[in-house]
Amino acid sequence: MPVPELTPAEVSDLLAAHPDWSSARDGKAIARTFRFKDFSEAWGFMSRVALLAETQDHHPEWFNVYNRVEVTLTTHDAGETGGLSARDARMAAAIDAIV
Ligand code: H2B
Repeated sequence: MPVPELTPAEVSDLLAAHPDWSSARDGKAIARTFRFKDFSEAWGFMSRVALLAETQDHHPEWFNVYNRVEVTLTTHDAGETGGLSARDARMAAAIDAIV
């Protein structure tokens, strides 16, 4: 089921509203790196995000090494090969609210 991609203006608004996130993958994604005290804190964060992802049916791409978690948000069902949608904006807001 295709999902509408954000317009360039909507992407600008998204990045302005969430300044800790950066454009990634030629504008098809946004990314943010989180650093925690240790692995336990990082894993706790990932567990909370996992529950959000299930609630929103929207799942992050991420990479974890010890206390660092790199999160990329994109919508696989948007555009030809993935892009940004309102689902990414909602997930970024939800993640920002729990850190
Ligand atoms: N997560 C992300 N990041 N993009 C999607 O397009 C997506 C998803 N689609 N989680 C959902 C699941 C879809 O596959 C199910 C069938 O709703």
